[in-house]
Amino acid sequence: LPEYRPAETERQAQDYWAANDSFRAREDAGREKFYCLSMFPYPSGRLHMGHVRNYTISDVIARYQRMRGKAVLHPMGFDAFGLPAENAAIKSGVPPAEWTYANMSYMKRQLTQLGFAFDWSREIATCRPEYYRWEQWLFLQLYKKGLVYRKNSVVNWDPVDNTVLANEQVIDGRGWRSGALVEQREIAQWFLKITDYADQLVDDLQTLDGWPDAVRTMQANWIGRSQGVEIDFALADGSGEKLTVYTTRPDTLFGVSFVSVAAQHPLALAAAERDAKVAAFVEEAKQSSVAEAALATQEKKGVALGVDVIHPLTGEKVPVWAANFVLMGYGTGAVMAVPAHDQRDWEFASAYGLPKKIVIAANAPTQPSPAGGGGLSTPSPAQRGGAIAPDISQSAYTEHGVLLNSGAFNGLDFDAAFEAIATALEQKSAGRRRTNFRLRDWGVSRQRYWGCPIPIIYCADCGAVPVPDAQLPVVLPENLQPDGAASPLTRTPSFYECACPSCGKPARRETDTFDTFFESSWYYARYACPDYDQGMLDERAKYWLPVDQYVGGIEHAVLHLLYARFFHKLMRDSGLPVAGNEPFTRLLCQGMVVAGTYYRELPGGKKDWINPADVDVQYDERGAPLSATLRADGGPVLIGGREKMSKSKNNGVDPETIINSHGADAVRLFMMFTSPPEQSLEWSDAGIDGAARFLKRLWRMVSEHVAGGPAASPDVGALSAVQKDLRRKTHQTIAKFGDDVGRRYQFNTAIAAAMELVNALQKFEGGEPLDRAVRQEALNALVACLAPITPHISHTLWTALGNAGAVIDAAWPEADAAALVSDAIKLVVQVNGKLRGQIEVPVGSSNEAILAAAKSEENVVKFLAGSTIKKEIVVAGKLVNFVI
Ligand code: ANZ
Ligand code: ZN
Repeated sequence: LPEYRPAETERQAQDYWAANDSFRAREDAGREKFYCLSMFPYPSGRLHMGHVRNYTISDVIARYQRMRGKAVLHPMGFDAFGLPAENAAIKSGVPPAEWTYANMSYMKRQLTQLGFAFDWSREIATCRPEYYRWEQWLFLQLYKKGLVYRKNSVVNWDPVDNTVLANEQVIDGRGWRSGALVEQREIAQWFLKITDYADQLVDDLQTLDGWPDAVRTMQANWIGRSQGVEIDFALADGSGEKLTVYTTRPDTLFGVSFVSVAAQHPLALAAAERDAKVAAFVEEAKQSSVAEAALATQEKKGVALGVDVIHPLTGEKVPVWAANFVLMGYGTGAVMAVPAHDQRDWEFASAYGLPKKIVIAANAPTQPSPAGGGGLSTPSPAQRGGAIAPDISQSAYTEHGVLLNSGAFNGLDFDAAFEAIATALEQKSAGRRRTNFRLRDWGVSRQRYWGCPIPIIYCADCGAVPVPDAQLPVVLPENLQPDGAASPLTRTPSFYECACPSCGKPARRETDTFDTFFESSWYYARYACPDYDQGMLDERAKYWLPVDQYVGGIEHAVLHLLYARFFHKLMRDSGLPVAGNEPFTRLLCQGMVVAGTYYRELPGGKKDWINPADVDVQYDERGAPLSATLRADGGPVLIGGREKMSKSKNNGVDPETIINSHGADAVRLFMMFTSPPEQSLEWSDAGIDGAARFLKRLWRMVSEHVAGGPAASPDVGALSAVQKDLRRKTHQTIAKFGDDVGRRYQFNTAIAAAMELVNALQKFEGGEPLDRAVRQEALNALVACLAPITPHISHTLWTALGNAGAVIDAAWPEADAAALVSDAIKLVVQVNGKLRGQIEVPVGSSNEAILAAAKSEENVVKFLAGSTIKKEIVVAGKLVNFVI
């Protein structure tokens, strides 16, 4: 072998894969399939280390499964619509399409350089009409099913640029370009009824046991299903009208001392007509934040409306207040206030001197159970008949408990009280059980140019008319130039002028485009059949779906993953060939890539962040940075914390630079070795150097070995103890890889085992044919096991070792169970209970043989010299102790 030059090795391997179409996925009914998917990138320009980590993980899994004999699909594409392309276009004057296509080809080249085994024949770019026409089609299917509707909704409006702004274009309440104060405006927008699927989206989370619990919890919280009761309070004015509240605590109904409504509630608005104080409150509420977090923590404020309602069970009169913590958009916009048992109500009642009625007993303090107790629990005071009132002098008592001061319901626990009170209300037609969701319907309209056109036409006579299927796709003109004002589509008559599909009169095409989450909600399915032009999906989707392993960032835990799960169910219910109820069987969320930060102080307390590549760092012996200097001038720089690589801290390391200096294999090895995939990974120059050194060593070892000519496979029966040891290590390594790479995804520990095997090989010196045979087996195993992680060097070394075929097509090595069995055991030897030596004896040795070996151990001999042994103890498999 020549000397190891990564660039050359990597190009050769990549040329081989390209020439042999090695990465093409093939549907093969006779083989088990494995669909391995990475979240596709936004074509922002070039890859960052986060991408590299993400795709290395999926590539290792995909290549491993392929060596396991599976039919593997590992596709890649680009999430190509979006605002950054428009912003870049405004800055540079180049249309978003051009910018996007240029970035895609640059990034594709980088991905190829990293050796990722993507089947590029299935590449998806979501901005191409062949792709987005099918989401237009699906949208219209859903429209026909009543799962799509149009309603007014609030947007950020820039009054100077006359355009709608995305949230990220509003900076401190002002338009990012005009600097004008942003207004809230209502405009008509399209919605998808995700709330119709809310129950399924919660329930099916239970089936996703291959997902991190944290993600499942985040989704469940986001959907926010709650079981409660709607309760009607009749207005006391005898008008026959009623005020309906939503509560999850009907058990506290007897503790109601007032009812709170949102400032926008019709009852508050009516009171504002009559009462200036109420009007002022309503006006003030318009200015304040509607963010839920703010609502929960801000000072509780309100105003009495001068209206009373009647308690449905006690018949008492209860006053109505408007309160700033009640949301109009949740439940009914009205809450029965129970100050003794709800903290917000407690604060409100305290501020306005309203009564607090205790209706839930405090739980008995739990008794520490006596040691070895038989499970008999102490009866609570309530069970004994003496319910204890909780202390509510400092805060509300919000636990569940047994009811008191609640008439016929006294003594019931939460579940029983919920049932009994809900039933009582239902019988009086004063309430009904209800499930509520925090989840809102998904507003999909965006007033942006660079997105998928919404396939609707507006006719003065016929209203909103769907574009007929035969006229799909509605193609987005790619040559328009955004300028920061309203979308250029609204100024392009050749786009929006059209005929009404139903009456033929001149009509206007919708100029809004879809939220770009629309495209990423179904791309995983389209990879199965990206070239199909007769429909959204064909039968190949049945073969490949669901995705067996999805890999991506935790930042998509809620929206993207929820929308994709929703779309899977929509496609299923539209009769499309998607298998199962869920799109992603296993989910791995990789940790962040972090790096040290370095800076110099600028006048005015600002910081000049310096890229880690431009500083020299001195470390202490434990690897913590001690001091740093700027390479350019040798002067000192300050050391900041370790943070996620980002532009703002200038601590990003460009993958391309590192690939050029160390090779793709070293980058991949570093990524997989440095930390387990879910944890954050700290970039370090020393780490990448170490990875490169290891590969060099492996190369040299193979090189020296093959210089000795061909080696046979080992005659297992004829091995010496040393040869057996090496062979055991080889097969242990294979077994460890299978477990750590194939099942547990603890790539770092597998690589550590490979490094140990390399160390063992280094010490293994023999040159006899049998030695060479054992070494050959070890090197083959190493190269094959590392192939998913460092595919290029493995490609070359595999052939150099004399194997037929390419390693990418090789079968995963099998661990030989017989080789794993150790035929020697280790025992420690003590003298008077103190450790004095260690011996190794054949399995099944007699006590006599063990004692003889122990007595002749070098160090033990010294301690026994000149004494009489009073007692000899052998603990099988563990130790020998001599008492002298
Ligand atoms: C009485 C009560 C007593 C409540 C008690 C809680 C504790 P989730 O689980 O989020 O559904 N609520 C209802 N609608 C609201 C709105 N529009 N704005 C603010 N708060 C609202 O929570 C439901 C609980 O949140 C309801 O139960 C209601 O307060 C409040 F000891 O009713 B509860
Ligand atoms: Zn018409």
